[in-house]
Amino acid sequence: MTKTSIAAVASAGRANQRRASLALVGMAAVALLVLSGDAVLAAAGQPTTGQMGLQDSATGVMDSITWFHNSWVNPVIIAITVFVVVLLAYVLLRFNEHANPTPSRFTHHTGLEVAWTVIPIFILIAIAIPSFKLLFLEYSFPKPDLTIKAIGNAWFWDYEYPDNDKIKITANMITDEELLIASLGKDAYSKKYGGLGGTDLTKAQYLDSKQLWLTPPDKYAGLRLVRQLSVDNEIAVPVNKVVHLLITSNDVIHSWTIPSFGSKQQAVPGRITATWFQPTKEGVYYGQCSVLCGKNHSSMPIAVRVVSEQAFANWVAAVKSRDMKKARGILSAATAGIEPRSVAELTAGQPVDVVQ
Ligand SMILES: [Cu+2]
Repeated sequence: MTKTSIAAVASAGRANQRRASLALVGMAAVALLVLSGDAVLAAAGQPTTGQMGLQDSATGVMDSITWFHNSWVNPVIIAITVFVVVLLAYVLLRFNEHANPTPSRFTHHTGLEVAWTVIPIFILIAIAIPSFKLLFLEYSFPKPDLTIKAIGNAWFWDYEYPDNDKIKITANMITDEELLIASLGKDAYSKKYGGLGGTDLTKAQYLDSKQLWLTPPDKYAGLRLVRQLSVDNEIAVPVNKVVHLLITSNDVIHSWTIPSFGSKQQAVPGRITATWFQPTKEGVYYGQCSVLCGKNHSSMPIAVRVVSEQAFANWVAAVKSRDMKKARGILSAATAGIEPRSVAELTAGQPVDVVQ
């Protein structure tokens, strides 16, 4: 090798070192961002644009999950990551062939080997204890005040309230098409969109229904609709009551999930699974089917409205008489003022324009 080519290799090596150091610093910065993001960006009941952490909690179980994630496991993970990054950076800078031309030749260090075996054991135990406590909390069902049965279907949810006059509800996701039909009437809708198909139809429906999501037609008057999350018939539960939710499925495996409740349970055909929650804050809480169940998996969201006991009783009576518009009105009035209402907030949850 000539002198020049040796110099070139050495300089390339130094450039690589600089790049590696920069990458390490970048990784540490990302880890810190994730930590701080948890504390700042979160919302109750539904995801928000730019959200990084968990959705705000509405139950004791979710409080525990949030603590476990934000204040225990994540800091431990970040501390380990930072420790490894610093160690790696130290090794790169201190023991490269320029800084340390004659390396030592030792291969074993008993103290070090004991340390890197025993310390991780203690870290795992420190994670396992609160983790098992949380698991027991999730699966120790307190005495129920109310039991609801949820049945997954491809692709909607049925609900039954055996304790409340055996009322039954079917919850379908509200679509662009449904809002247009509710606004124009069936005949006018077919006239306007009957000739369209495929992506032309989807695009026309999407663009024409945009305003209807903000100012819904009479059928959903007063409700704040969230595209891809709102359903035609929400279920309601009274605030501060222990709810047992028995879950099953009519066809394939689905999963009933409300992040703010810390509830996620599979809906398995032929079996009954269960989850429980005791929501402490009135409001509307959204979730989505969380097991890939087929073509319209994304179109079977879950919406639960937590209301006062009186509003719940009124809602049960309205559902029993099959007056679903009145039932929707009761739920909307019961949480009026709790939901965010400004246009900015309303549009924050809307999708970006992908079909312009
Ligand atoms: Cu699904």
